[in-house]
Amino acid sequence: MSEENFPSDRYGPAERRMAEALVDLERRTLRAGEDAEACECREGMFPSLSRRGLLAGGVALGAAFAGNAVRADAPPGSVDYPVQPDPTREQGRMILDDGGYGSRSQFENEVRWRYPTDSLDSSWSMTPLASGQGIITPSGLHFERHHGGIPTIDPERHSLIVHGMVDRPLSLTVADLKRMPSVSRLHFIECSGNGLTEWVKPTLRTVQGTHGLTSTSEWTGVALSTVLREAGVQDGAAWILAEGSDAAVMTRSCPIDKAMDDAILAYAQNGEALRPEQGYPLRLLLPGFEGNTHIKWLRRLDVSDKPFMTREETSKYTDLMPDGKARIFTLDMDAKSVITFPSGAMKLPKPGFYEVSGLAWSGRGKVAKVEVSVDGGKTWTEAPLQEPVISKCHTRFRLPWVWDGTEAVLQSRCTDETGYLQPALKDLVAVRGTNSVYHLNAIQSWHVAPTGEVTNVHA
Ligand SMILES: Nc1nc2c(c(=O)[nH]1)N[C@H]1C(S)=C(S)[C@@H](COP(=O)(O)O)O[C@H]1N2
Ligand SMILES: [Mo]
Repeated sequence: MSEENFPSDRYGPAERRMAEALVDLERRTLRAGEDAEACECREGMFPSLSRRGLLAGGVALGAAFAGNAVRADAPPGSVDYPVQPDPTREQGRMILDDGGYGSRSQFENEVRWRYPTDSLDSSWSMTPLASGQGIITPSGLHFERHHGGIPTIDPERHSLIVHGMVDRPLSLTVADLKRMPSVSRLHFIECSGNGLTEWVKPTLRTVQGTHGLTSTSEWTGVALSTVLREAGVQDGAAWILAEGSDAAVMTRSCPIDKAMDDAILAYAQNGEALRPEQGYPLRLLLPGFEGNTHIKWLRRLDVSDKPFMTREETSKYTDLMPDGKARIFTLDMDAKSVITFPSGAMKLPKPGFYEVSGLAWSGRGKVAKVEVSVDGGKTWTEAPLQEPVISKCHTRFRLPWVWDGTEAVLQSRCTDETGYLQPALKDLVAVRGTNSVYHLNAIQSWHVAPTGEVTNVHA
């Protein structure tokens, strides 16, 4: 299947190996869930995740939980309590039984999927978008991308150095940053590799697989412009290098205009400290830029008059075009949307009313409009956007739909505030060619069969 699914003119051997392993993982996870009961409730439409499914998904379930009544098979992040036959007739359990930090219901078992790679510490994990609600991704389900594992960093021993073309080089601790004026903003992060299996033919079956490398959090920190003003950026400065303190020592260059515009030195996520996976204790947030530039475990900023041409912006994260030249510094994430319900591997129990729902986003600003088609793009209906609609943030759209029980192809397309319209795949390929894998933002199609089965198709 390898050459057929992931042809070598587009996929390098490493990318192909990873993509194949992901396809295999998704199949095993879905198969393991198939023995779970089908019901006609909304949940029944989702490919169910049994415990075996979780294991096939490569999720580590070995972690011990602090609670008392813990059974070993409670889903990750939950505590397994005995179910009360009639909760109105006996006292509920006491508060703080969980040690004072809450857990989710033992009946919820959505988890991130690990994007299988040769080594466990250089990998991705993907957000389960199909079961997501609203626009915020729970911190424990935020997608991850690590090039050298997740470092464990003591914030007291961590600092951020600001140097190069500045009048006053700085060394700031996390505590120093927390004393400065702060900002809190909701933004998505999307890995530019999101969807890389989907260029040639529909390959993964679920929206978690096809689109799960994007998530939204509320990020809190100090505006990078505040720190740069403190340091005094010199005339002629044009780029700034950000460096992480993980084993990958990830480095990316960022234009100084962006740094002075809406960049954030983030120490918090969804109201608490960053998760270690998201860069604890400090990460760079470059709203709307490709995920790779949002350097985690940030330790150094070097101001310069030119880009640094690091590995990540020369060998990786460039897009080889049909004329043999490569686009570099394709930093903005183009407008994109996807229907998350219904989506691949679900099964609609019967004809009738459904609320089609999904996410739209743009790295260039606000989502202006989302249109939905149920006939493979022949006709489009504008879908109302759920407030709030925030710049460079996931935006939820919903559209009532009465399914008549015949074949349907569901699609969504997003227009952002710059007027850019999300392209069809063939139009994207016509411009970009078939040499590169990053930045796939084409319209996604879900086929609904008369049986109610939903599958990933190219339409
Ligand atoms: N230091 C460091 N920063 C990093 C990475 C990394 O491996 N090391 N991965 C990058 C990539 S490729 C992406 S897509 C985002 C992912 O952020 P997340 O793991 O918080 O979702 O972090 C970026 N920042
Ligand atoms: Mo990424």
